[in-house]
Amino acid sequence: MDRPDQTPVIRLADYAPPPWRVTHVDLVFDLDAEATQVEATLALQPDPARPAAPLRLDGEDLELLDIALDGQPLPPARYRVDATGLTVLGVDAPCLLRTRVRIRPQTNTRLEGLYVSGASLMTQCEAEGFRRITWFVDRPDVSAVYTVTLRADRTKYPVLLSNGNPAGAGDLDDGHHWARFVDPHPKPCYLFALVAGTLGHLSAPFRTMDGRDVTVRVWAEPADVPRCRHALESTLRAMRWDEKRFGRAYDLDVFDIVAAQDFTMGAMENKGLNIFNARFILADIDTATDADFEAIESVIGHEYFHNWSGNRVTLRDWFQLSLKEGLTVFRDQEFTADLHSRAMKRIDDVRLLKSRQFAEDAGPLAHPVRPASYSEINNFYTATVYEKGAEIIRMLHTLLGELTFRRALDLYFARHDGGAATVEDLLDAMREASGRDLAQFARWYDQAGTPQIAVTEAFDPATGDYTLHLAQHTPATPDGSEKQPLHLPFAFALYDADDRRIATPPDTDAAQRPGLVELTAAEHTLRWRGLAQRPLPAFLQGLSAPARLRYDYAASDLGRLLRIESDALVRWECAQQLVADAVLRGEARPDARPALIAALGALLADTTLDPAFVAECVSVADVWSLADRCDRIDLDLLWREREALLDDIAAAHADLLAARYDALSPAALGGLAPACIAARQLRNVALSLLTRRDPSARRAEAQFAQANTLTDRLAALAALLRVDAPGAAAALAAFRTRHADDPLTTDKWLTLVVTRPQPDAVDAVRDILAGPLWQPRNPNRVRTVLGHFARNNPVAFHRRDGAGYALLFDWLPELDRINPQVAARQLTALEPWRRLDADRAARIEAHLRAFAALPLSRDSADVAGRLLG
Ligand code: 0A1
Ligand code: ZN
Repeated sequence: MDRPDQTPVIRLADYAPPPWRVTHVDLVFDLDAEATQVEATLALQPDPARPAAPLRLDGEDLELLDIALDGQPLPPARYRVDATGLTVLGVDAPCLLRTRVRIRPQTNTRLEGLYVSGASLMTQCEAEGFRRITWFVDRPDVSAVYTVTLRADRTKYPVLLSNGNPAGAGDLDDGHHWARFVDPHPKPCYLFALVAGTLGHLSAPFRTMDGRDVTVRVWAEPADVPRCRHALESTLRAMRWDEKRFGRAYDLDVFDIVAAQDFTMGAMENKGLNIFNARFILADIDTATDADFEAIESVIGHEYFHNWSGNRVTLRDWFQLSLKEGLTVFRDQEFTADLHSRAMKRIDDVRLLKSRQFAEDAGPLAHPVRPASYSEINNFYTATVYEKGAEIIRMLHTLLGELTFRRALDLYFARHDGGAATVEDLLDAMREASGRDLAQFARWYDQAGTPQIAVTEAFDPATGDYTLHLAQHTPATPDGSEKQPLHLPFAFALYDADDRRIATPPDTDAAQRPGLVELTAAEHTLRWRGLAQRPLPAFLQGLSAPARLRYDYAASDLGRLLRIESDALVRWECAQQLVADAVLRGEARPDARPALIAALGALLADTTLDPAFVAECVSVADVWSLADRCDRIDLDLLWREREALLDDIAAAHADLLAARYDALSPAALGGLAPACIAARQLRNVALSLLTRRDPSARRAEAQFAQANTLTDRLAALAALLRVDAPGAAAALAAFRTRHADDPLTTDKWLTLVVTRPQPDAVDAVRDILAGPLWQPRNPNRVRTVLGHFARNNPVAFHRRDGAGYALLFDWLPELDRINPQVAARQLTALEPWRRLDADRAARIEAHLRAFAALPLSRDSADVAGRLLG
């Protein structure tokens, strides 16, 4: 590999301010896919406290053409170039360094720095990609003001974009043209971006609350431009919402968003020029599902909100990553919740948190929200940093309340605008605005592992005394650190025999307000006196803290809570608990299955409920979410029991499901109104259950033929494939023909093929990997074919003969050479391997060891090493 194998570990404790800063940057690009030249003029300043520190700039894979210091060519004796950077010797005062380098976008398959996607050139610089463009002090606490000039062939690259405000453009000789941009806001180099290509756009004007006129543009390849409408409208909604809810306005004359077919992650918040994976931009009713539409709005919001939480206030160092990501995820969650259904959004977010982050925190890749060390920062764009990070912000919001929280954020933004902040800076603002002591709360950032809260109760019928004993405990994580009690807001409710909420506050040593206690010690007791009967308790409404609840509910109590609790999340959790008890503890809990079936029947029969909520409760958790509740994972048993439960639900409610399916008429379902989306959701859950009992798959066939949305077409196809219906192959072929040209819809088709829950799906994956649809340089395709196969097809990927594992490991070494970040991410699908049965674990371990012994990128070596422990 082009990076040294034994790379040093970087530690938060070793942070030191930069010895040299760049204050101004002038970049001139002569763009060409084959060979681009970059001229960089950097105004450099030494730290006055350390004037003798060497001038060291980061740089990788750069071909030096010229170098000059303060206008004078620099002789070779005055500088040194090595594999990771440039050292200029004998400077100790402010200076101007000019370098000219050649870089090769066409062969840049890592998609970091400047690369080619389709016919366009574009950049990705977070976290450390800028050093692949030019020599620079590539760290987030070095912010500079940029002027950028782009020069390129006018025919090949008619559109030229970079950060900031346009500052001139014109023609050059021999068919070239130029465009200049000035970004007045100082920024770290990870927020630099440029795009050059043949692109079309949709645009709209926006006037900010402080009266600035902004042109908002969404760019894509010309044929895709009509599919940018939803992204454009989502942007305008995000801009308005951030003004209203957080008082944050946009700060440049233009805001550009560009769709890229080749993109390693989801999207990137480059200042004024967001670059997106095309799947989070392009949408119409025929090529995007309802979930895609929602995800697009949310990712658009996320990247836009970074303009303040990330760009205006950036990070001191990469350990603080959650400072921007956790806060921005919280902001995007609130955006969706304010615009749509808050209850459904919380269920979605908690499902993701529990299935991804809780699992991560319980496995070999567990790490604190603010890691103490890393060898490759790209491996820390994780569910823990993002989703648990957002939960920490949510807890602060709960503890402080909306108004004080808002004041605290205003203080944080005002104090650190244009600067590089730390988690402590955010907590200081929260503390100052609220007057609260957050010293213990800060542990959430540095302690890995999901806390468990064990609740035990006692009721004395003679006195009516009722006690809840709450004990928190965080299980050990691979770092071996000692776990301390956390400060966490614990919401609760008690219901009396008439299903009324008991308003009396408990006696307790914990700080409290109605419906919530703040746990700080390892144990607390809540005590009520004189209750007429044992009440029914409910806990963690809205998931008030990212913790696992341990309370041994009787099935009948879960069924009752599912009816009476006011918090939708708790009701949904009751259904989840009943499913888990039925699948995992069938013998110990024989009453769980009938209680679940009765509860689902009641939900299905109640047409006053939001169909989306009913659909969420009726959708049985996937195998991995169930496995997360087990110490050892018996995959075969889990699969069998889960399937049996689904069959039972389908059998018990055949009539109700059919009635709901038929009543939610497709004629009324064509649009994107919330009612249509909710109806489709329930209808498709019902279809999936109904098709289990109908080998001819009549309804699914009809739905596939008549579908007027991609959501309905895909749901019908998935139902046909799951039961191997007679018409499944023809439907699959018809779908493929209909969408053959579009890579994103092809990914949908491939997802169905590779996740078909049959052992012979391995053959289909093998065929795809040998055919023209396999494009290992395209991250979306890799994620679709190998990622979905490994994560979402337990039956085929985890086949006992190891054929599934072999497919993944056949490709991983090559993928690692192409794009290390993508390769490393595929490995994370193996996170639970040690908890699988001995045969499977042994096969995976053998593959992992053989893989880890190869010369690997830092990314893959790090993940493989941690998986092996
Ligand atoms: N900051 C982006 C995530 C991101 C991270 C790394 C990337 O390239 C390797 C790209 C994007 C976000 O939170 O959306
Ligand atoms: Zn982000």
